[in-house]
Amino acid sequence: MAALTDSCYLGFDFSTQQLKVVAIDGDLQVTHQSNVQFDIELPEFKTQGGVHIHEDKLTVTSPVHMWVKALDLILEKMKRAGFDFSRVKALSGSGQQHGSVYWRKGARQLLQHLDPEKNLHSLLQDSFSIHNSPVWMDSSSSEQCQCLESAVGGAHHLADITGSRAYERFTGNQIAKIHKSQPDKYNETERISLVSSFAASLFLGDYAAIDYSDGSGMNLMNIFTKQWSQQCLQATAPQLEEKLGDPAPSTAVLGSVSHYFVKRFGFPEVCKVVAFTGDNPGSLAGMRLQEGDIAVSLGTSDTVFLWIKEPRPTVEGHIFCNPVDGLSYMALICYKNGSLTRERIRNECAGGSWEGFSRALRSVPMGNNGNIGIYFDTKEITPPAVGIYRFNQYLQKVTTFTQEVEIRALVEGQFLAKRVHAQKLGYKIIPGTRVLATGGASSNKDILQVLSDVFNAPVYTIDVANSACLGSAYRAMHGLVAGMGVSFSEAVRKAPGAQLATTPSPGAEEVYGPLLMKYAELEKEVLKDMKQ
Ligand code: ADP
Ligand code: XUL
Repeated sequence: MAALTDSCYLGFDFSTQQLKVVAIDGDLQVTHQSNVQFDIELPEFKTQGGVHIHEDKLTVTSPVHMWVKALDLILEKMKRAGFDFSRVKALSGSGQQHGSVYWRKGARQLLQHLDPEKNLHSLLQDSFSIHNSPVWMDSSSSEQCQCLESAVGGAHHLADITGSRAYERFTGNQIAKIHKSQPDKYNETERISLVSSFAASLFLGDYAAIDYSDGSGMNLMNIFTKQWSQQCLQATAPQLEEKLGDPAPSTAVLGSVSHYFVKRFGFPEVCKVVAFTGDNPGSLAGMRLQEGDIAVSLGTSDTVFLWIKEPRPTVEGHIFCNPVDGLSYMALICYKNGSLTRERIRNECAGGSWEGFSRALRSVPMGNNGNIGIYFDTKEITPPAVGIYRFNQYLQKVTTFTQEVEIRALVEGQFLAKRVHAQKLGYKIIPGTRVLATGGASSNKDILQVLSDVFNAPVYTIDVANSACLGSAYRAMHGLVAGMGVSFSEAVRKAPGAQLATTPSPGAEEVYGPLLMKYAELEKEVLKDMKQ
């Protein structure tokens, strides 16, 4: 039996642009990290940012075979780097939320009998009825959203059941669209997984349950009873319950890794697979969020999330079951125009350099001399608006800003929006409030300074920018003891704490307090214009 310090736990993250892995030891220290960038390392799938945007601009998919091949690749990389799989006691993972995978009839048989001499990609060639999986960036299911809301008695009522009103990217609406547009493919489907439970299935060698937390992002589950809502299932597609299987707690041990991983990579037979979950729930675990904190993830999408005890679902934002505590919930707001919009403005206004972007941020004072911008390159989720809007200090619309003003307007606008919407969900800045930042852009100190100033609160980061991945490794470890009543915070007590990155500049609240109200007004105006 390996000593605790020889033990190791793996966390995987199947995110939009890449597959990542983190290994931690029994002391929760990171001992290994690796990743596979889809666009660069798997160019045969011809993705941009890990996805295919279809001609209608609304349909966004990723090839499911790319994800399978990425797992082959990352495990091979780890093997080449001398990673000792025999020490892995448990593994877990996360996936971009809402995306769905459609297993063809007979795939379960295949999964249960994988030949360790071959790679997963060749073994699972014929296992999927839909090759292009709809992902969270898809917004092509508006019609299905309307149907679902009216079937259950309106947006509010749907939010009361599932934690969210109907959203295009939520899995139930994607399933309804597939059932309508490709009924044959739907009928050929034996099991529908989320990206997270699909990835868990690969390790398990069997269909893995959808966990409560990621399952909350489907518009199908009652977040209070943690069962599929019959009303929602019926309004979505026929025979859906059997295709989804029963949901399971996010802390559940689903079983041991399949024979395939034991033989091919040397995992121990007893290595447990703990339920995989969504990347945002994974980040909540990785950041060890506490009540009162607000987490801001600056990845491909920007997300804001909070730990809450008494959820009050509304038609803005989402309530999910909490991934680490069965009695709590998490609130989440997701913004599509995150890093990709910052990259566009960086390319146009700072010659493609983050350093230039940072210089520009520093060169213009807090508050941008009253200039405010709203940059929705693609249709935003909250609020559902699209387009670029610039306002000068007199709140008049203007068509251009100087490059420096444009950069500051973008970053300030993104963070003002986050504070406005978080406050609508009940978030309050109180003494001791911490903003926890993660995701690719959290490595940028100047962006974090704006975040701290707009929220008038200290910003902390955690050492590993990949909090979803790290959170999965923590959850793998916790999963082994959760059944004995050990809480998550207890299990990860030894994990390195968050690092203070920056504190608010003097006078920040005086500048951003009033701007916050102006921003909220302008957002309403933009929405009104859109509806006309
Ligand atoms: P994912 O959502 O795919 O997990 P990440 O959290 O890894 O994405 O974030 C990737 C994004 O991080 C890139 O698209 C890039 O725009 C952004 N990024 C990386 N470095 C910086 C930087 N120094 N400043 C601002 N943004 C950055
Ligand atoms: C959350 C959301 C995104 C994805 C991709 O609702 O759609 O954050 O999880 O990372």
